[in-house]
Amino acid sequence: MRPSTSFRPAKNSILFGIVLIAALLLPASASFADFIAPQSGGGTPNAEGIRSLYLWIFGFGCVVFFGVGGLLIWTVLKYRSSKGAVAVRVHGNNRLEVGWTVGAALLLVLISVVTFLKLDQIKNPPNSSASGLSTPKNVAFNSGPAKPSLPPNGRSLNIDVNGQQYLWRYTYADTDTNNLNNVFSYEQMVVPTNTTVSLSIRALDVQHSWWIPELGGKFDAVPGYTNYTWFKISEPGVYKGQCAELCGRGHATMIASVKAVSPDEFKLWYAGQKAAILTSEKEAAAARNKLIAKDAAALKTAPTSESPAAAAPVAAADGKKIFVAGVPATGALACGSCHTLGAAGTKAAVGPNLDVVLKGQSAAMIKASTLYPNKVISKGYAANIMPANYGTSLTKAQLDALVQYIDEAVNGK
Ligand code: HEC
Ligand SMILES: [Cu+2]
Repeated sequence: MRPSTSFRPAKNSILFGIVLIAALLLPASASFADFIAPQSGGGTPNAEGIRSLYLWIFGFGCVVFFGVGGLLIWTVLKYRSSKGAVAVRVHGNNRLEVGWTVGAALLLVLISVVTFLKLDQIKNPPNSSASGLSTPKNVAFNSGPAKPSLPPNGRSLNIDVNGQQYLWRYTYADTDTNNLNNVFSYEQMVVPTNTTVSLSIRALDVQHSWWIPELGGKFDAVPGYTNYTWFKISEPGVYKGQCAELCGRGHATMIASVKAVSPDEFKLWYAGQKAAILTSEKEAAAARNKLIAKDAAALKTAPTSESPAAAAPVAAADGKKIFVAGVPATGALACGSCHTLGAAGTKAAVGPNLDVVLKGQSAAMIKASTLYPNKVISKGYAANIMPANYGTSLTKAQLDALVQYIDEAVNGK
């Protein structure tokens, strides 16, 4: 027999292992709940459903683990024999074998039943509460074969969640069909509490994955496809997440957060955001007009052949000025920055060549096309490129002078 001290190192290393594991778990103890089951937060029913389903199945697992393990330990201790004992030969035990087969099957049935009971809460959004934001019925961001997750009454705050390298853009659906004037934000989504929020998840470039662990499961953001999920938060707070699909170099910095505030605070935020977007769009338009005016001024000083129109009466001269330089003060872009017109010396090709397309046309037609450019779209050109603001950015006199000038320039009347 070797001295018992030779067992010391083994005992020490077991002790060391236990201490090490405890030390590793200690920092996690604050969020120890997350260590066992998926996170949930803010009172959103889907995440709570996922978590409680997980805990149920975890409970069944514990019963099996401790049941089988306990039985094993009990058997080992009870039937242990000393050295040299002759083992009993056992050939099958019907009751035992049927028992563990039926037992396991029953357990699977139990797990399926509990899962199906929980599925509705996880998958199907409830209506917004009375204390939530009252939201319209339409869902604006809707494409692809999948069906959006909508509550029974069809009303939700729909937000388009668009993954792009390396940030998330949130666009809030509204009731008009113009998606360019919608409120949007990046990285942080602000939502009202007690309101069902339906998400249309998309991607611009590569695949991303939307995941705010406390608010439910992951959803892939796939280019060209829309995925849908939802949440309904009852407790104000900030819920954080991160892109969950390696999408490139900046993947680690592709953060997301959802900030839940009261419906009143949300309305304030929404209105502020809308105003800020409008202001910056106005500023951008003004800057654009400045550049166009600068270009037009340069164009004007460039030598042009003396055309008959230049010597025309005052109204016609005004018309030419508007055509070449626009009216920057009111945001009327110069026609000549997009159209060719020989008499005005402009050679731009963004829109149709007016010398060609207006030949033989009436002044009324020219006026109508200037006022309502999207009524009839010229073949080979896109809508919404020609400004539709000439009805307001030009005075009636300016408009008439402009139309007369173009008519005379093209049709020589
Ligand atoms: C930003 C570029 C742009 C500006 C500025 C612009 N247009 Fe246009 N215009 C277009 C485009 C593009 C089309 C063709 C698409 C359409 O019909 O809306 C067009 C179409 C037209 C047409 C119809 C042509 C046809 O085929 O029947 C007329 C007339 C016209 N423009 C006149 C004007 C006048 C007059 C002005 C200045 C008051 C002006 N445009 C300013 C881009 C512009
Ligand atoms: Cu990503």
